[in-house]
Amino acid sequence: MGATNTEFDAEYGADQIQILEGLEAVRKRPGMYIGSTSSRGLHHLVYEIVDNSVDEALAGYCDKIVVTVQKGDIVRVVDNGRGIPVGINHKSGLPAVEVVFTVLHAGGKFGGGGYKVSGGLHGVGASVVNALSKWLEVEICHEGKIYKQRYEKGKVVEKLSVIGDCESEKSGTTVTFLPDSEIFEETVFDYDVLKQRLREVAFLTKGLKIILRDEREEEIVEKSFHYEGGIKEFVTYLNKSKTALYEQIIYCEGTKDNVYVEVAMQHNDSYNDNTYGFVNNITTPEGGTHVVGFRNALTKTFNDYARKNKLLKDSEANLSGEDIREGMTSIISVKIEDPQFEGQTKQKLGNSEARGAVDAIVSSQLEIFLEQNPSVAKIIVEKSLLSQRAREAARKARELTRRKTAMEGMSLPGKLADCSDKDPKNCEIYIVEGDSAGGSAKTARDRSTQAILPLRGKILNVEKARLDKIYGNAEIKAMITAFGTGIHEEFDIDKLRYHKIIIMTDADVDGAHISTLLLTFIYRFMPELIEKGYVYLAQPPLFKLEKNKKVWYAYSDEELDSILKEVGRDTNNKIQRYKGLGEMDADQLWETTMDPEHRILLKVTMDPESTSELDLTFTTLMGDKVEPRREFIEENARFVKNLDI
Ligand code: TSJ
Repeated sequence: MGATNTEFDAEYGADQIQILEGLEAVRKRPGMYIGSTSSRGLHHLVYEIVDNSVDEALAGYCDKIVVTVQKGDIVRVVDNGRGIPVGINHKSGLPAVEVVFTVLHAGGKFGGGGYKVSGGLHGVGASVVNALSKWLEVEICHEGKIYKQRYEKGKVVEKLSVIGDCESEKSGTTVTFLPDSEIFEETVFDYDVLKQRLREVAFLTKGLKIILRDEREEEIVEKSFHYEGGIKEFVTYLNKSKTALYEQIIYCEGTKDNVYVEVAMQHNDSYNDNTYGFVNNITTPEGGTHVVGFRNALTKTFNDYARKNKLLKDSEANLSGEDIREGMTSIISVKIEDPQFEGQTKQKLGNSEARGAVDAIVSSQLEIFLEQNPSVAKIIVEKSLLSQRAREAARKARELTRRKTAMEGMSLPGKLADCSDKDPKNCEIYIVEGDSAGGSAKTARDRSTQAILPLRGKILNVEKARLDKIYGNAEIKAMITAFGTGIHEEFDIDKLRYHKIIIMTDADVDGAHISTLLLTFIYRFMPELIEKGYVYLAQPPLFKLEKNKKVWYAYSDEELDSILKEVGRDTNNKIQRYKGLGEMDADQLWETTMDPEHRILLKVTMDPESTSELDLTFTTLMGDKVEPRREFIEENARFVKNLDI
């Protein structure tokens, strides 16, 4: 026993036991380390690994990363950096690379003064990915040798060894891993999700080339992202389906108090503020100190400039931040040593030095830009003045409606056929295009739980209208009062009167257009309804098949085909193609589209981490440039997820 024990101690020192316990903890509670074990968590594994290569790029030693999804959903990440150090780490007695992959929270610092800024979702790094992989292999090319090590479920199964030679002037790191299917509910990577994130990382790291390769299908797909202009090109990309009000992208860059700041912005002819903040390449949907600093600087600098140049008279009120940001797309990217994330979802930057740094850098550089580009400055100030006037008119219109509702009590829109049940959890509202379909839906519905709101005529495109016009629109007013939540500052989700808001339109191009207009309105004015999963699209059938007094409905061409296969293709088949909801009588509408037992609903979802892409989705669909829209419709239909209820 004694002898065995000694041996055990030598091989399994206290450090090693700690390592195994650490990685065991990761496998026991993966959610604590990567957020979840769903598809999102799966994709985070890739980002964690890629982040390390991005750090190497930020340190100035790497300019190319190749991410490959191989057959079997094995992921390989290759960079041309210095290679993870292979020398023995004195504290642990292990090669540094082994420490990186087996010790929890081991960062990329080896006393070499590397600028470690990235940090994935929780800044946990490679050891977590290793612990959650069935196997992982790392290969390092360094000083003419190729080093390799293999792990399984986080444990070393092969010592680090030299497996061959590489060209002596070349160096780099390759990590290949297979996520453990015992851990993840989903182990298939979504090419589009990876593409979106890697494109974003490339925008945020100017000069870095990121290649994404999908080798899973016969036809190999490859896409390369490389932006010398960095976030300036990001702004151009986000504005591509809009019309810019001037050519230049306003750009500020600098470092203060150890915070590296980059800001890019440009106004377009829309009315939305599209500000996206990033900290160490991670999006901050809830904003934070960097965004506050930016807004302060913007408001102050523009007002100072406008007063100084008599674009704003002494008698006129200051431009508000909202006025200046109307129709502006901007990226605020900061890199900071020790980011503190706050807020409910830990997506809001808390470091106060970031506020001061962004404020100072933007204030001084924007002032110079405005002095040097007076024509651009004039365009922005004039647009802000128009916004100021519209906002004032909207405020008056809103106060008028508020006073009205206060006097008349909460008066519901006249066209609404409300349900009798008053518990929002049980209630649904169908928003139906057109009076005739609305009429059928009113006859068909279950009166206790299903309310019907028919909308007439063209729905206002909120992307192309100022607030005063939006608040004056009858259909929009009807929806706001029917939902019960109010909007903007007054929005209160607890007042929502229906837990399912179901958009029901014809299954054709016009119907899809109307659905998008309605979704755009909800996304811009009540995004929480989508975030909380209250918004759905009804799916009316495309075909009715009758044969020998039996009836089938098909919701797609494929489904019709498979039904025909089953019942036989012959002359007794009577196939009807539905062009609109109006072609169905109330019974058919109930049976196919409204009966909770049989209908299909699509739940509208959005990923809070990809809001910049989502915004692009809406403006591409709703903007007036035709080409990007066609491309978009061909490329994806991603903001809805299928859901059978
Ligand atoms: F961490 C990891 F294993 F996930 C990983 C790290 C994965 C991949 C694909 C690449 C990397 C990585 C690490 N690429 N480049 C580096 N660089 C270093 O670790 C490194 C090299 C040299 C020095 C030095 O001070 O000499 C410092 C560092 C951080």
